[in-house]
Amino acid sequence: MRQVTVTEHVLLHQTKSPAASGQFTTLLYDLILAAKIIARGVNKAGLLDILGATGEINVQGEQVQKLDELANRTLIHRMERTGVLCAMASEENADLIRIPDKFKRGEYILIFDPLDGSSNIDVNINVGTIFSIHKRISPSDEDVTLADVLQRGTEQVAAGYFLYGSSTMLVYSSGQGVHGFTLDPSVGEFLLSHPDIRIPERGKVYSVNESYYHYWDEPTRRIVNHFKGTDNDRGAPYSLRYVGSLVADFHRNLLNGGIFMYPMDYRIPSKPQGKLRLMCEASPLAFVAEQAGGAAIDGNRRILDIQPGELHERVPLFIGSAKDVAVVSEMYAQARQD
Ligand code: P6P
Repeated sequence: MRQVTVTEHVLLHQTKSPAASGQFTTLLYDLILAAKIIARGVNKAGLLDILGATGEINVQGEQVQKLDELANRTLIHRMERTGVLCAMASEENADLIRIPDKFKRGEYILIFDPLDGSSNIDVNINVGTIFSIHKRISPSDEDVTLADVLQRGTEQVAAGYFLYGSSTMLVYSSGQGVHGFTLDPSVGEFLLSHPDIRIPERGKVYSVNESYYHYWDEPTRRIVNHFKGTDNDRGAPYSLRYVGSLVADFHRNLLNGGIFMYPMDYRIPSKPQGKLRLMCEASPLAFVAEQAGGAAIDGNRRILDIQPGELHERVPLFIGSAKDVAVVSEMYAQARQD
């Protein structure tokens, strides 16, 4: 395959989208540089004494891994200097990250999960960086506010993820389909390896943490049993594949077909909720899934239609092959009527 870089691809293949502006190419270039630095840290973690936890707890109430911190610091340091952002939001930071006055600002907003799945790093399982890009809605001469960030997923200019594994990949969409690039370490460039990714309309895999079975409501149990049983459109059980790293599970299902589910659970009876974050996990992956012909819902609503109420809002997530997600939607709708 002819070697096509990300920059060339953005310029040549997406003249129609806002992504064709030079600002977006600059943003993507600096995001890629940050990802290369993170990939280097992930690949050498075992040698550089940056495995394990820092002993701190983040805004999500989760153990901060040393590589979480490295990834978060790298992204903030790199992206506050890119000159095209007016604000950022990170899964690791409680509040909006403003661009210091000493740096040039632009119209874009970057929301990211710096290292998703980081609890898996110490055992060498794939992890990833998920990103979502919006344009501000307030006038450029005003201070950016949370209202600029809390936009529906349909308003994303672009979204995607970096996957740090057997190879380092970038998968993203700017509204003109989904494209995958693989890092060639010998030249330090991401080269087009998966043009126009389309997710099979029905898969053979379901991904869910079944240990929560007793914390799910009855409709959710029926849905999971549907995929593991024979009374489904395949007439055979789907295979269970669950890595415990959202980006890895999502990427496999994007290429091969399948459905990833993180349902609402009642582990805390007074606080039934999903675990995954709307702004920096569900919404960007939903954008990619739909651009590849798939679907993403919270069990009732299309993820991209949800109006965020707060930065770290959590949401149940059912995402992947369109026909598999449609079954989930139909079964929850039926349960609401019963
Ligand atoms: P559980 C990782 O912490 C993460 O946010 C996702 O990457 C992953 O899919 C999920 O949590 C795993 O959660 O509850 O199954 O361990």
